[in-house]
This record gives sequence, C-alpha cells and structure tokens, in this order.
Amino acid sequence: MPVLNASLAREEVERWASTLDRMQLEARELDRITSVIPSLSIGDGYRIQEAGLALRAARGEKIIGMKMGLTSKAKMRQMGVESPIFGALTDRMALVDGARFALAGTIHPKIEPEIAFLLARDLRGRPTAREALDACASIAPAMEIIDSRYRNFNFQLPDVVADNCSGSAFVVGKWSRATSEDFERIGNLGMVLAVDGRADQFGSSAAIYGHPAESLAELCRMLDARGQGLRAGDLVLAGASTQAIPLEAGHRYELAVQDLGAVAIST
Ligand code: OOG
Ligand code: MG
Repeated sequence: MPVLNASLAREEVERWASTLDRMQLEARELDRITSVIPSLSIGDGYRIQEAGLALRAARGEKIIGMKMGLTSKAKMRQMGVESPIFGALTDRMALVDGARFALAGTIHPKIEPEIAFLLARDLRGRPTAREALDACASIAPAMEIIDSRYRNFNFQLPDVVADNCSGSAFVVGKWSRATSEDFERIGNLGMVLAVDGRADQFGSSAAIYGHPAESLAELCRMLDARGQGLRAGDLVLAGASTQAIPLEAGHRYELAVQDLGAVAIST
C-alpha cells in the first residue's frame, strides 16, 4: 500500500515546490526527490504539487481543470508505477488546435493521446462512471505534452505527483455533445496518434481505466477523499490510452479518435 500520510515539514514542502517550479521555468532537470527523501509520501507529493500551483497562481496562472495520469496499463508499464494520480491544468498550458509548439523551454517533452471531458455541472462525492458522464456537457479528442522535471522521467509516485504529474501543455479538438446514451460507444473508441501522417500509436478509449468516464469518476472519488470536487466548466483529461512518444522538432503530431475527429500540433 502506498503511504498516504503527510510527514514533510511545511518549509520543506515549499522548498521542493519552488525547486520544481524553477526547474520548469529554466528547463532544467533534477534527481527525483525520493532519492534524497526515500520516505516521501504520496500525501507529501500532493502538498508539494499544491504549493507549486500556488506559486503559479501568484504569477497570474489560472487553474481550468484537472488531469488524470497513469490510468492505462501501457502508461503504468512505461513509467513503472501502478496507481492513478491527478494534477492541475492551467490556462497557460492550453494550446490551440493546429498550433505550433515551440520546443525551446522544454526539457525532454513527450506527447500522448487523451480524451477530454467538459463538465456541465458540479461533480462531487463518489459517482459511478455513468453518473460522471451525465455531469459532462461534451467530450473531445485531446493530446497532452508531458515534460517531467526529473532526469530521464525517473520517478516514484510521490515525485511525479509533486511535479504536477509531469504536466507541460495540452491541446483539445472539437467538442462533441456527450450524453449517457453515448456511454457504451465512448467506452471503446479507436485512437490513432500519427507523426507526419504515419500512424505511430494505436489505442482504444477502453484502455483508459476501462472507460474514460471511469477515470473521470475515479478522479472525483480521489478528490472527494481530500474534501474536494469538480466544478461546472472544468476540463478533465482522462489519461493517455497508449505510451507517450518523444516530441521532436519539425514534425506534425495528429490524434484521430473514432467519431470525435482529430486534433493536431506542429513542432
Ligand atoms: C506521468 C503523467 C502520466 C498519463 O496520461 O498517464 C499521464 C508521466 O508519464 O510522466 O499524464
Ligand atoms: Mg497524460
């Protein structure tokens, strides 16, 4: 069982948050915190994440939603960890569909195929996947750019949680209306991530925690355990359906999702 209790002193939490924040701003990497503090708990990780988000809020960044991470077997295997985690999405992380993403200022970015939800109403407590989908206005194809601040993406769960779950940027395609009648269909949509028009990763939305709405429901349950919830207007990334691939200069990355359409960025 992962350790959920928090033990790190407040000053230490703030010190690590500001170190990670500086690493991101300066595009530098560091060794995972657990190599220095092996007893770091997941609870400490979330406290560091929160302190880091407060630093960004002080610079005018606004939280517009949440991301789930490590919700697929492919990602758990790729990163060597085995339970879902969540982080925040801010307005400055959002890219416009078709935009160019400059690699300058990043460390070792990767891109991954995702499904995004937009909440039509508040969602709190411990909903089922169907109840979670019911709270959504719409769903869209999306891609997330992750860029761990740890050397070689080498981390344990408390580290990656502290690092806002490797979040760097994200892009969302066209929204489609989603209702509970779409539940079965949304649970098994083909997803193809292509580089310069050549398919590179094939997946299904079923790989995202069994069903992307199950990931949304799990996020809500994890937030509930901390006395928090989701609000109308929040955007949620449900987690990648395949492993992430390195983002390199001079390419076009496009995700096509069955029935939902495509979303792209260029580097
Ligand atoms: C952690 C973030 C995982 C996902 O969709 O599974 C994630 C990482 O892989 O560095 O965003
Ligand atoms: Mg992701």
